[in-house]
Amino acid sequence: MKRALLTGVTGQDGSYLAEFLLGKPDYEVHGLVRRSSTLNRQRIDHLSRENPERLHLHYADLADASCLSSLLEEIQPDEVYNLGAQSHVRVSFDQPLYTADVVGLGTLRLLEAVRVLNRRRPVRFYQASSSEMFGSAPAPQGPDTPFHPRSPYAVAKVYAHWQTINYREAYGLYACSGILFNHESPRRGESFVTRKVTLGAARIKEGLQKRLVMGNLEAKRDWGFAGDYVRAMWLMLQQDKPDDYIVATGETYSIHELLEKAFTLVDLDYRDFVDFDERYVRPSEVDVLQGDATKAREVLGWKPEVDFDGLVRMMVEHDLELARREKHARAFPGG
Ligand code: NAP
Ligand code: G4F
Repeated sequence: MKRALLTGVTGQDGSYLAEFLLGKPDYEVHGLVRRSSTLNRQRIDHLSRENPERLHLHYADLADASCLSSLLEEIQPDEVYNLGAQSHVRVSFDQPLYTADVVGLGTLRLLEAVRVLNRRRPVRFYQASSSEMFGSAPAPQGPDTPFHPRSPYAVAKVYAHWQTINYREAYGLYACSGILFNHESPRRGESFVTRKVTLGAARIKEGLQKRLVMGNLEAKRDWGFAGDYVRAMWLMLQQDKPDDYIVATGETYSIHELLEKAFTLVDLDYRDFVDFDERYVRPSEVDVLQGDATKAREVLGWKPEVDFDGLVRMMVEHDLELARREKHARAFPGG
């Protein structure tokens, strides 16, 4: 059995990656979870039920170096995937120090624990880097594009990215940084723009919500499906040599186009329902992201299977089902 340790297992990507690894007969998955006053394991509950022998959860936090090193000693993983983060860009402007601590120093804490274990047994490390690191660099962004981060989150990710590369160069660690462009799914958090739009369109259609309040609709993103992107993470750790890769679809769409597509799927015109609120505008914005994933395609043999249309359709259909259940529960509160 191979042992994989995942930070951020309760998040969108953590849940897809755990599912992907558990789909292979030879993986045991150890997920790190944070203590919370109510349980937030909805994304992985089905995995715990289906794989009680091969999915193990441990309390830990990227802010706590001692628990990271003692868990690594206890679990002795073959692969470590660092997916944990305060991952919301807008929120990082409200909590810059916390974001820097968890995203930046948290990665360094984990790398240190991996470095120590790697002296005795080989450990492979994956860092969840982000296209946000390119920030204001002109699109399309590729391996030679310089970083110009535009948020506390993005600056912290640049720090973690370079720490990962330095641990590879200084200590010979098998460490990879995956620079992933935006990836979404029905499991995406409700405050990210794709999910906010698909859930909003579905709830408006079902009469559960009247308006959708949004920020900058001009920004453009390269959106892929999270299920495709976790496959690239795993592939990075299966090569002969560690390296860094960009993972993207190569296509870019504006928030206007996202709204148009999602509302058309429920036979509505988004212009009739969307309001603007300054609250959702960032102090500095990333205008256009569009990635060049040629290297991932050529070296890893990776390519996305779900396109923008398929992604929005998948999310709208999921959220329509949710909205219908909510409507039903309101109409028949007893069951
Ligand atoms: P997500 O849904 O927001 O999940 C983040 C995960 O990190 C959650 O499991 C969360 O736990 C955990 N976490 C937060 N603070 C932590 C802490 N202090 N210690 C340990 N764990 C902590 O994010 P995602 O979309 O799955 O993204 C996964 C990773 O990829 C993140 O590092 C993100 O920055 C990066 N990334 C994402 C994208 C994207 O488009 N999705 C693109 C590029 C890079 P709780 O459930 O307890 O909150
Ligand atoms: O969905 P978003 O919040 O994602 P953002 O900022 O691109 O960050 C996501 O992708 C990164 C990879 O590039 C990850 F590293 C990061 O962890 C996260 O997963 O916003 C997308 C765009 C922005 O330009 C934002 O200004 O949508 C615009 N937007 C317009 N109205 C909105 C809204 N974003 C949000 N969240 N909510 C709005 O109402």
